[in-house]
Amino acid sequence: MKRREILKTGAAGGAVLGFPTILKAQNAYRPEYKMSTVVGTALAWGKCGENFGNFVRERTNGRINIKQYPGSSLVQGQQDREFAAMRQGIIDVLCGAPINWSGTVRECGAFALPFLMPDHKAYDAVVQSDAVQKDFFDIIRKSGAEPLAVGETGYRQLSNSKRAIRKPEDLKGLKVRIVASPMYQEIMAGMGANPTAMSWADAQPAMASGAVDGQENPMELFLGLKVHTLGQKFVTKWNYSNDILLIAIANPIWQSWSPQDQKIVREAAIDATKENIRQVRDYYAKDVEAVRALGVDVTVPTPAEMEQWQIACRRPYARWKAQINPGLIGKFEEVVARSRKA
Ligand code: X2X
Repeated sequence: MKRREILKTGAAGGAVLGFPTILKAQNAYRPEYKMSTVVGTALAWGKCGENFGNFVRERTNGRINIKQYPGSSLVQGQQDREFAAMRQGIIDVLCGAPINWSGTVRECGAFALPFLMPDHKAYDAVVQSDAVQKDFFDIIRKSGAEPLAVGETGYRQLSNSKRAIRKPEDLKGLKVRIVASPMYQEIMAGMGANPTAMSWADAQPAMASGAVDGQENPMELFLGLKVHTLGQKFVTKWNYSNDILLIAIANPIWQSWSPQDQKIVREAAIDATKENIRQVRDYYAKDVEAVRALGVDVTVPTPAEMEQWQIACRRPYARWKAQINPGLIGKFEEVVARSRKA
């Protein structure tokens, strides 16, 4: 009897001791969570991060305070290190273009495949599909972060300081800055350009000094960051690639928040990305006129010219589909094909 009582007390004692520890772990919210964005709030991408942080702060009554670090400053501007840094605990919140994470998680390169999503109808169909919301999200989860919502970084257009680019051959010998992605490297090299991978921070002085002739980025960025002042006089609206904008939280941080707060944070991300998509598409609808108004020569390819670009990208597309994840990309392709019939 006595022994049993001692055991019981021991167990209860343990529980009493253990209880506050568990409570403490659940309530261990940090005073600040660090969010990395490559660009600042002058662009829809950075604005999305800012809105997300504000929505979360307001709706949790300040329990969750997300601080934005633009210019990928948490990784000294090396945007391709973001995902790895998130895994190391240097970044808590990602609000970024997965192409920058493709060296860490290969599926993150999938959305940037050339001409995968040729228009916004295809884009929306892919983003809303199970292939993204279940398959891709699961890959992100297993890689270390909870994915919350998907926005849009925008269709990437070519710009350069030398000449109007109408067809793949026009790219011959052009020094083009690209993000650190061997896929982009192959696409550009395949068309005869001379691609150089560098961070966005390094790209701006490289354009200003003429170390590179061109680059590719959404026209919203071209306008917002006044890329024409870096000597970029020609733009081609070829819509070859449109990366998503993904908001995700490092798994240990996500797990430290209560289910109620998780729900609030997810809804905040959904609202922020909805507003982001609206902004990106507002710009997209008027970007040709807006960039022309700066005195920049904008080429809008004809359907026949568009076909030439697509043909020129077929081989790198096939190679990178095979390398990234043919099953997943096959699903994206089916969704796009269905969206064309609908
Ligand atoms: O560096 C770029 O080109 C940017 C800002 O678009 C990305 O981070 C993919």
